[in-house]
Amino acid sequence: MLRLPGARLENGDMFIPEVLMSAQTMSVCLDILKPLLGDDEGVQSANVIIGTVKGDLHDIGKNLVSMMMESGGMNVHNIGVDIEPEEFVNQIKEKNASIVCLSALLTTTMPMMKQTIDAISEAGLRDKVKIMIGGAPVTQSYADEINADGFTPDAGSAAKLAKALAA
Ligand code: B12
Repeated sequence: MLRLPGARLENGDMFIPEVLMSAQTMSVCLDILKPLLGDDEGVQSANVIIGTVKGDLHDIGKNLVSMMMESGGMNVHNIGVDIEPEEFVNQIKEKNASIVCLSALLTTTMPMMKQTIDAISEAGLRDKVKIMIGGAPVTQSYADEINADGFTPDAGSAAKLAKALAA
């Protein structure tokens, strides 16, 4: 049976460099295939915004999540690191996003996830988007505490959850 890189990473029988290589290969293949697929081919095309929150420069895990989501056929806008809450709000409007992914690797920048969610609520966009959070120090209980819609501990399960939230 074919087992995807995300599942193999979760199980610990594939490592990050191999997942990065296969995700990059998949991304190049998708660029070639996308124009050949019609709108009704079942490709999940939810607009996803992903970025690392203000004050945090870590991006390896966030880029891995981005690539796994792209490999799953989602339309991912990876907006970088050190992103202000207001910039997430602007990007949601500009890209008509339905999913927003926030990454943080520092305990000191985790509160910025809450500030970003608050800014999205204040802009009147909270009902329009599903918000996922992640990064090594992040937990499900923190996601519950700040009213995020989802948390996963790795890139493979993040791509699966994004598809479920977009459905
Ligand atoms: C690489 C690294 C750096 C690099 C970052 C390079 C880059 N381009 O990203 C550099 C050298 C720049 C760096 C700097 C710093 N770092 Co650093 N860094 C790391 C290190 C070694 C690895 C992080 C990593 O890439 N992991 C691999 C990826 C694949 O894992 P991941 O990020 O967790 O992502 C996975 C999941 O969490 C999840 N995920 C990630 N994002 C998202 C988002 C969503 C929505 C979802 C659903 C899932 C998800 O999926 C990913 C893939 O499976 C960690 C230690 C460690 N072992 O974790 C320290 C670490 C994170 N750093 C740390 C620190 C302290 C710093 C500095 C403050 C050091 C300093 N004094 O300058 C600065 C901060 C700079 C800043 N303002 O951000 C501490 C944080 C401690 C804490 N409790 O807050 C750590 C834990 C090291 C330590 N043990 O002290 N760092």
